[in-house]
Amino acid sequence: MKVSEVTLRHLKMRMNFPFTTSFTTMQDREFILVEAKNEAGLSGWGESVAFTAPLYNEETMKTNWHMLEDFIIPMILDKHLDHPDEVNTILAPIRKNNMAKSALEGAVWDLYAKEQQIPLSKALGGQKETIEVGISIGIKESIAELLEVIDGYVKEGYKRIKVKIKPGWDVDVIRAIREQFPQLPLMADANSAYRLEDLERLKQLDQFDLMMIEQPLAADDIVDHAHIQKQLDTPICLDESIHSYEDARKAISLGSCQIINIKIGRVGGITEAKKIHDLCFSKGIPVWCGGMLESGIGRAHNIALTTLTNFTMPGDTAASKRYWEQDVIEPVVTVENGLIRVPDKPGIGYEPNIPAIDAFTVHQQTFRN
Ligand code: OSB
Ligand code: MG
Repeated sequence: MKVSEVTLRHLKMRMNFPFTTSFTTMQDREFILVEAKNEAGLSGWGESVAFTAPLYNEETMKTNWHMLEDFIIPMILDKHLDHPDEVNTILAPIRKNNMAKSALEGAVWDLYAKEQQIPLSKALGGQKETIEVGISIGIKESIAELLEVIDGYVKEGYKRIKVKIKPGWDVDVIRAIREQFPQLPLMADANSAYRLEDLERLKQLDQFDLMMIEQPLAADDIVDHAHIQKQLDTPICLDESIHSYEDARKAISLGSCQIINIKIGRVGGITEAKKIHDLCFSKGIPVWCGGMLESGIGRAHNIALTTLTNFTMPGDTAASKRYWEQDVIEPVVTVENGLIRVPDKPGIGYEPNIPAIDAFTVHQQTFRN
């Protein structure tokens, strides 16, 4: 296969709700869609999940555009590829910038699966016809408001609830949730809001039977996480700290976590995500697919990845309507009883909705040799 033309589109969309984590509040979502065309005019689609500001990781929408335009696209254009896995190898000399790499790599995977006329899930070796999903809920103004929001999503059937925590919005919040929902599959995501000195506070969460605590310590740490995992009964799940297969290998061997959240963008693409999945499977570490408030294009990639066998825990891939009044794919992603039906059409299995994409595009540029 060969990519002979790439179009980047800068989109601005507004979410249905403000989403608050320990590090910021987001409602306006800017991102890049990548369309990679082969010589026959067939298109594959990818999404850069980097945010506007470098608060989750160091990348931004603009740094991704720069990396794609000046380095990544020139390295892939008109290269003969036998398989999408080769993109990972070709881009390896570029340090980090994983979300930028992943955006183009995802488009190449979609294009490959469309050329083969198979669903992306099958191209990855996935077997599931449906995937189980949970939902991630931001920090709210009050516990009462949070309980009401949780109640709504439990009634919609989501398979597990994740809430965001930070020092001061943690023990009392989780206690209140547990009182109202004693059996609920529940987890908490700190997005790096705690320090080693907070160990006693984190230990208080052990009494609430959480499935896991996600990324309590620094975004670049795996050593201190190993230290606190030894003192906690609740499994630690790493998100921000895992950028690659090598990071996952080190975290597992140090005992820094018992579960890994795999985000395609954070690890530099589907090929790397699959490698981490396979490693975790061999080590008995369950994984689940995280979310980055994606548009339908990124959401579709997440669904395909989640069909792999070791994705045994519900991920954060909620329905399109939870985020967007108008998503950019057709049909939109729907969730019934906490399940998403995996599409059986070629590639990502959802059609890009070009009128919707055009309506949200503020700038676009096409690259070819
Ligand atoms: O830590 O998983 C995270 C959203 C933005 C940045 C980081 C995270 C999240 C979420 C939301 O938890 C996941 C989603 O609904 O897409
Ligand atoms: Mg997280």
